[in-house]
Amino acid sequence: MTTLFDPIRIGDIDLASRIVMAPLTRDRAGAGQVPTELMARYYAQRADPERGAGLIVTEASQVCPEGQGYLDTPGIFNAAQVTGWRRVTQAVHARGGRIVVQLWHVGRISHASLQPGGQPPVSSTARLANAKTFLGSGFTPVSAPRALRSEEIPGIVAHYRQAALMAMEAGFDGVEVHAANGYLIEQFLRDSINDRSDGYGGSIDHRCRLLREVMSAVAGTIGGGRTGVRLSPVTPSNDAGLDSRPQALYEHAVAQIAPLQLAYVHVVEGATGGARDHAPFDYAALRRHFDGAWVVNNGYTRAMAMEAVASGAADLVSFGKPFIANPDLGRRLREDAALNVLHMSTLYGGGAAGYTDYPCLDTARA
Ligand code: 8OZ
Repeated sequence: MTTLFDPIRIGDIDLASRIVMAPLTRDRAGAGQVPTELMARYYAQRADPERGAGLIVTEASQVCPEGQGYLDTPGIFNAAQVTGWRRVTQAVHARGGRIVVQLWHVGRISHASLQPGGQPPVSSTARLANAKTFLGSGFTPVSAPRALRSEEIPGIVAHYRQAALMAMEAGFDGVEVHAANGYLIEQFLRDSINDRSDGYGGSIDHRCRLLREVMSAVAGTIGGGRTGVRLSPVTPSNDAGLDSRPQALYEHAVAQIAPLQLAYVHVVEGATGGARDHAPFDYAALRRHFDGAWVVNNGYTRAMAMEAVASGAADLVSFGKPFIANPDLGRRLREDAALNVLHMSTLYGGGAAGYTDYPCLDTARA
């Protein structure tokens, strides 16, 4: 019987276990949105194949300046950022870990003060989201967006392609395209947000087009075996209203990208960080469209994760908050040990406190 602790090969990447560290925004990048030494330390603490994650997915990282929506999130679009990320990948690989970078464009979930020239953020729509962003001074309502013109979309796709190339330069094992949680790609997918009348709006097929073009560009550049994608079919995050036909939409989306032979699909079940039964959705039916590794997320306990892998319902399970508070979550899951308590006040921004100072079992017991 397969367990959470067994190795697996996903696409071109060999992993020591099926335990995944989920992407987690921590807002601790340095000037120029450059990853820091402290970030390298944080990821390295979670990289040990036995004690940490089989695979680390980095925090979401903007593929271009317009893709940023929160203070101090890291970028992956220039040489300084590649140099910063190289420190992270080297520290993780030195511990024997594996790491992919999450490629992100926030779309309308941004604030003009973070945008080049103070311009409005871009989206599928010009309608304002009822959402907040983190600006350091606290959480602030997002700015009204401007709808992208059709002829601007190839430029957006090119940013993802270029970021994927930079990820390879930075030494990542692969990339995960962030197509979840109410950000740009989801702003195109859902008819609750996308109000376009061009070839990127209207029918399900048109709304899946940006995702399809981004995935083909990235997989075509670095290889499908180094490319994953994250989807959240029913999450209400960031004012993402439920699509009128979520099952049909997401089954079409997965069927469309399946020929790219992606390393994995990563699915947030239910409301991200919230209720798993937020809205009805048949995840098993979604999976039938994809042959590669299936990664599940959202509120999994040890028992749920063991059962998901043992039954074959999933190949891997990702853990978010538990990995923030437990650098040695892998070991704790193996030994069924107690978990540290998460401190909410240090989630976003700041330094080492609540970031690299959570104790491991050895320290905690000493
Ligand atoms: C929490 C705070 C800011 C961003 C996501 C990238 O929800 C995020 C995010 C989460 O995917």
